[in-house]
Amino acid sequence: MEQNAQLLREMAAKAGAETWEDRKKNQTPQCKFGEDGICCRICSMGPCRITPKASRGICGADAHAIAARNYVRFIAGGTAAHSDHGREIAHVLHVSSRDGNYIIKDEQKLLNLAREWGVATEGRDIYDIAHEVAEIGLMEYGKPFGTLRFLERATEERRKLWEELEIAPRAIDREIATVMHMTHMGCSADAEALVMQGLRTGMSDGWGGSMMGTEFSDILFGTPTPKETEADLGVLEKDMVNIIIHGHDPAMSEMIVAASNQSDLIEYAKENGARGINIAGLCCTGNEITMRHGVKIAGNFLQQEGAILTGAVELIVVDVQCIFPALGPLTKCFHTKFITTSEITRIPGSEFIKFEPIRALDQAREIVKMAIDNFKNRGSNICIPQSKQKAVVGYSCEAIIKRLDTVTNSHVDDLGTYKPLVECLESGVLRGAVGIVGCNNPKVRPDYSHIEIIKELLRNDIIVVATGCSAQAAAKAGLMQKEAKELCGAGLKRVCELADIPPVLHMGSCVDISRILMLVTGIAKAWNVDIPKLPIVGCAPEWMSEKAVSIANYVVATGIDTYLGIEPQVKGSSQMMELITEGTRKLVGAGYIINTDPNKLVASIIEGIEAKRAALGI
Ligand code: BF8
Ligand code: SF4
Repeated sequence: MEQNAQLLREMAAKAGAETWEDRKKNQTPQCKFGEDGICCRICSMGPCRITPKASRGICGADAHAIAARNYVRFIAGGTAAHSDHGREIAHVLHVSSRDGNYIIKDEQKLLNLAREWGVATEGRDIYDIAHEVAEIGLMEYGKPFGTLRFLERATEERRKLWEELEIAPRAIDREIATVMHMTHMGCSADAEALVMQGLRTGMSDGWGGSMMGTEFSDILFGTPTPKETEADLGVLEKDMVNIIIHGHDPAMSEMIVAASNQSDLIEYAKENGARGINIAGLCCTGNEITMRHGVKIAGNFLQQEGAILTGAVELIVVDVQCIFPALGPLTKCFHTKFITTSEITRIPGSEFIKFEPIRALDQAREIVKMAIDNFKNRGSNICIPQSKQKAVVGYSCEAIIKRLDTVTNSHVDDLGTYKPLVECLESGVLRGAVGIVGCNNPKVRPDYSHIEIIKELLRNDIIVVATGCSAQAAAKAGLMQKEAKELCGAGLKRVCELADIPPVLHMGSCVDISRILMLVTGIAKAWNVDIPKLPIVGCAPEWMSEKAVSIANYVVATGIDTYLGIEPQVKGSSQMMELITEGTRKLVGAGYIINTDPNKLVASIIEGIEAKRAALGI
């Protein structure tokens, strides 16, 4: 890892390119007011900062009001990003057709959702059903009355609690607008009220926009099943046309993958002196595509510049979110073409090809052809790090249940449930389960916290599910191969052998944390134990984005303790620190546990899980 970084630093120096490491140095020390969340620029009487001599802004807002308002705006940003992604996929579903670019790949999942939403299915064309389901999904964003449909999927205990606390989310866009309104100058200054709206907004992401993103993607592109792949920069091929797909929305990249498999384009690549076309993914677009096609993983968030620095990438095509604007100038230092495809993500130094679902395959072919044409322009200075690891990916809830079915020695009526998993947890063969999620953050060494925490959990017989950049960190470290069972305690090792799974299960992209919500809900129902009592927690060791805080809020509201390795920017308010750790726990049964030392963080996770086991008397 460090060796790779060194190689790439040398490449950057040779090419005269700058990287996040250089920019991080220039940004140090970072602004203390921003770090503590006590700088307000919500109106132009400001900016106002809270200092020992100024305990209030000009309007009278104190540190608690300012930190709380900044915090919930952060959540609104994340909810907007995830949910708008879900909305885009709903629009693609809405234009799906039997003879079009986008077809229905998982009819059963569509029919299940149609029934769940009361859409008639009998004797109807599957595409009519798809379009009606898409429309209902789109209405979830702006419906004037009622709460979100997917809340029906939650446990009865959660649904009742959310109603009582008045945090059951209404239309998705409304919750985001409510945050912007509440935090407008002269509205809410009460930190607790703002935190509650933060929970409700996060819920409109997890139990709304993100869940739609996952469901509709599965319907259109197929529900993931286990498949083998490889991860890390070593997946780039010296003698092939390398195309990187990066971002989050899988609609465009699905077509890029389809185009790259077409024989005329492969032939064209060969005519141009390459051995073929090699697609590799970064960030969550990479996760979506590897989950469904086994496409190789080039890396995670802080590796996006590294991929370009190899000098071996003909073209990088991006959709939305987590894309460094730095890719503009960086790609100019190499022959790499940089293509943006969404009006949401316009970046100087890129070529913009606006994604149009009805002619997406033609556009994808055009993009793949551009990459092939660019192969001859590759410089002589190529440096592809050798490192890569094998991984098994593709663990949707459906895939997990299927694996569990093969190990259950109980009777037929147990088929298709999480019962075997519950039995393992109850008997103590597995001590608990942890969802490790989230980003890289230059505040800590990339991937280090993810990996240290995961390894310690495995040693302690705690099974791990992972999404996002965390999943990619695990894959790069070889923790998603079945051989990783050797790193586990005896109980977890046995479970891996019986179920033929790796000890860390890749559950997808960050919107796919909705899969983890359904997994935990399924376990709670099968066990008949309320979610906060389960020996199951979440952890984001290296989080950085607004989306991560939105996620943390719906995870907490769902009753799952969330361990953070990076501090939320609210330290300047003692009230906010209390609210996000203990305050929410009194209300929804879960909260944040924060520690920037990964060894201490994982120790507290294990302690938390054991405490939950003790309380259950198991
Ligand atoms: O949505 S984990 S750096 S890539 S925000 Fe971004 Fe964070 Fe990675 Fe996926 Ni999620
Ligand atoms: Fe200052 Fe209040 Fe305006 Fe914020 S809203 S900038 S604290 S005057």
